[in-house]
Amino acid sequence: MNAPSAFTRADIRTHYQAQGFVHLHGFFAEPEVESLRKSLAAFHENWLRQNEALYCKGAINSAYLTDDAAAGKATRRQLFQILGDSRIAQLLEALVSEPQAFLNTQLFFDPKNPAQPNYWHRDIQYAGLSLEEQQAQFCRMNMFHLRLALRDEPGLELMPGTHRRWDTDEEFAVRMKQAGRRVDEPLPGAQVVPLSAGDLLVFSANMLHRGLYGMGRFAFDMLFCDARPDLLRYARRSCLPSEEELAGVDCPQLFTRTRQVLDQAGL
Ligand SMILES: O=C(O)CCC(=O)C(=O)O
Repeated sequence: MNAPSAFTRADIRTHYQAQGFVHLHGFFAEPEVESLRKSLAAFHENWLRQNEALYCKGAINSAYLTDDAAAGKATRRQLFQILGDSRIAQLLEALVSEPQAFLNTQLFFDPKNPAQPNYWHRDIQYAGLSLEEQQAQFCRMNMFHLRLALRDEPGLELMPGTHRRWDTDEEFAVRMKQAGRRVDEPLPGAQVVPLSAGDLLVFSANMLHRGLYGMGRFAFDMLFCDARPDLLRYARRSCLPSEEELAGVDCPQLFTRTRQVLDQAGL
């Protein structure tokens, strides 16, 4: 991985398995970050114009950035090159043995209202599964957020180890707003991970976590998951690269796996 992160490949797996996340300092160099920041600032300005109502209602992210109707051709190409960069593919291989496939992208920014509270959650709680199914499945799948900070930001607050264990009673009450608890209350044992521009934070989408707002944050999240139809049903074909776009990508298999799964499952 890039120089300032002292992690070896073996360290990455060990740290991820124990904690559910890995913070890689300076994963992308400033010229790469600067170029992406510029492209995505233009994308975001356009998104804000088209989604003003959503932003006013509290949106903190946009998604499907690689959709063929979302960004211009050059930006789309740039995003595919980053998503399919060999450093990303090597990182995913270091994390887990199961082959990973491209799922989606998101751009995280601050809410319009600086006082808007954040919220503890596990991504799986939004998948339309019963609580029993969530509990049975959350630790039997890999779904990763790879957050690339494009500016310095407060980062995320993560509950170490919760990619492998279910909530304590207190965590559950807070996350589900039960027993008079608020979803943005502090929880014991949580770890704050502030990020500098160029850092990459890999974390399990299914661990207990919340975003920290402020500092004009601007972060590009790349989502990858096991090559399984139940997870990739959220992937959009329109967000995958064409044959021609794929030709400029280091590791096309991150995308071709997605396409294969969608084809095989008739999705
Ligand atoms: O940064 C945020 O506001 C939330 C991020 C998050 O929850 C996620 O990526 O699943």
